This record gives sequence, C-alpha cells and structure tokens, in this order.
Amino acid sequence: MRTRTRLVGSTLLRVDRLGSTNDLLRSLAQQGASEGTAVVAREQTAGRGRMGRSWASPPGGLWLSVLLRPPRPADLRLALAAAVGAAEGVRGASGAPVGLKWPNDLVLQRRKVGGVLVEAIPPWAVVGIGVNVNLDRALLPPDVRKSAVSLAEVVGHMVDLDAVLDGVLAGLDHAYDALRHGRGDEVLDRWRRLSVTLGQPVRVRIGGRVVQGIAVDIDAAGALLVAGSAGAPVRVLAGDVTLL
Ligand code: BT5
Repeated sequence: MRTRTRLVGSTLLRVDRLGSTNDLLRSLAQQGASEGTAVVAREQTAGRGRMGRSWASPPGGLWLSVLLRPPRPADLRLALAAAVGAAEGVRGASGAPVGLKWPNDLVLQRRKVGGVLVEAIPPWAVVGIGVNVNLDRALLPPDVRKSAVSLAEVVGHMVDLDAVLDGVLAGLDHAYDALRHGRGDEVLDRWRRLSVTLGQPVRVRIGGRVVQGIAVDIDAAGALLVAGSAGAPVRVLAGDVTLL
C-alpha cells in the first residue's frame, strides 16, 4: 500500500472569532504560508458565499479554509473535488448521508448543510468549506433557516466537530491528490455518485438567463449538462441550480 504524508492541514491554525477564514488564509499566503496550510474558526463574523452572498457562521459549525497551489487555480474541478472531499469526510465522521448539488452545495434531506467557496488568487486557490455541524438553527438569519439544516438535527445527537474536521481534511487531501496526479476523472465519478442533481429536472440561473431541463451529466471539465426539450444539452460552467 502506498503511504503518503498528508498535504491538506499539514499546518493547522485555530482561531476563535474572525471575519472570514478565506481572508485570513489569503493574507497568510501573501506572508509566505505553504501549500496545505489550513485555518479553522469557531465563529465567523463576515463569512462569504459565492457571488458576494453572505454565509452565516455562528459557533457550532465547521468553518475551514485550506491553501492550495493547483496547476490551474480557477479549475472548476477543484470546487467539485473539494465538495467530494468534504462530503466523504462528513459522511465518515457523522454517518449522515450527505449528497452534492452542483456545483458546491452539501445537502441533506433536500436542505443545505454546507457549501464550498473556492477563490483563485493565482498561483493560489483558497478553498473554503462550511458545514453546519451542531448549529442551533435559531442562530441563522430567518431567510436562511428554512433552506438550511445541520448534521446534529438529522442524526439526532451532537456530532464531534473535531472528527468532522479530521474527516474533511482527509477527504480533501484524498480528492486533491487524485486531481493533481491526473486522476480527475476518478474525482468526477465520485462526484456523480454523491450527486442529488443528476437525473433530476432543474432550473439554472446563469446571470440573467434561465435554463430549464434535466441535469443529465457533468462533462470532463466539471460543467453541468442540462438537456431541454430540443437541441443539444446546455453546458453550464457557473450558475445556481434549483431542483424542481
Ligand atoms: C456557499 O455559497 O455555499 C459557500 C459557503 C462557503 C462558506 C465557507 S465557511 C469557511 C470559508 N470562509 C468563508 O468566508 N466562506 C467559506 P453559496 O452557494 O453562494 O450559498 C450562499 C447562500 O447559502 C446564502 O445566500 C444563503 O441563502 C445560504 N446560507 C447562508 N448561510 C448558510 C448556512 N450556514 N447554512 C445553509 N445555508 C446558508
């Protein structure tokens, strides 16, 4: 069996309260931090989602960022690899059957239990992962409460936050290692198996445009293929997916 030193989380910094773990890691990168450095916070006061959205991050969740130096920092497959690693880690640590919604949502019982935000600052990519582990949903903003869920709610007891952290670091390490060593197809296959999107009717918002159809597959670049009633499937590289 091949043994390998773990890259992801080789240096781990724990912080009590900060704005965003992605921002701290970005400044650590500028100060010479090495690949694999991770930051985990008990609470974020300015957690971010994609496209300028905010991410509620009260105590009880896993708020984690990891510094990576991939060949192509803006590769969409990196976000999919991070989602696969996070989902596999969370499943192993909690037993909750977490699934994936394209491109980067972790879902349980059709509600959002976590998300991934990859920010490319070449040559770096900052991979942010948020998971609602033992969150009290009353601490989430009212507009988020309905669509969110925590692991503890689903499994019926508190979940060991450090076990989830370990699982996610190991899962990300595994998926990133495969991606870096030319085994991206393997990562995409694992994404397909965890997907709750494929085979489902979806509506996708791409900027101002809306596409509706069946999410038939992801392609080799990680783009979502949505088949409408006529013509070739539409290839989606960035957008928000609603399961219909
Ligand atoms: C994401 O964005 O899903 C990416 C979330 C990444 C968060 C991590 S935490 C560590 C690191 N540091 C950061 O600052 N960020 C990363 P997106 O797909 O854009 O989803 C954002 C939307 O999810 C919001 O507009 C809300 O509707 C919803 N939301 C916000 N907080 C939530 C929560 N705690 N649980 C579930 N849904 C939430």
